[in-house]
Amino acid sequence: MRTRTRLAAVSGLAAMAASAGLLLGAAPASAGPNCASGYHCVYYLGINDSARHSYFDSDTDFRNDTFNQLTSRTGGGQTVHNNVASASNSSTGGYESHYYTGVGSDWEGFLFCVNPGSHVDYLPGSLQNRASSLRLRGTTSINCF
Ligand SMILES: [Ca+2]
Repeated sequence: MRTRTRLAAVSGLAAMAASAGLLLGAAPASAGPNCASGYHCVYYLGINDSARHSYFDSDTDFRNDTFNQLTSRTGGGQTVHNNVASASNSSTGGYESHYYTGVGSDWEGFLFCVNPGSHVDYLPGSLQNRASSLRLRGTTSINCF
C-alpha cells in the first residue's frame, strides 16, 4: 500500500511538470490594454475613455466599420474610417498591426504600426484620424509603437 501511494505522488508530479512544459512551449499571448485576446483594437479617442472597434484579421476598408463596442463612451456608433486616435494590439499569433491611409489591399500610405502586446494611447496629432485600413503582419523591421 505504501509503495502504491508513493507512485501516485510521483506520477502527479510528472503530470504537473509536463503541463508546465506545455505552457512554456506555447506561443506567448501578448495583451494590449482594453483589447480582448486575439484582437487588434482601435479607439475613437483614448484607450480607456472612448468607444472601441476590435479587428480579428486584416481589414481593407474601415468605411463600413463603426466603433460598435463600449458605445456609451465618446464616439460610439461613429465610423472607424478617418477617426482612429488610439490603438491596442492583443495578438495571440505575434502579429503587428499596420495601419494605412489607403483603402484596399494595395496597402498604400503606411501610417503607423503597433507591436503585439503594445499600444498607443493618443497617436501624435499628425497620425490621428487618418487610418483607413489594417493589415496584420508578422515580425517586421519597421519601428512600431
Ligand atoms: Ca471593414
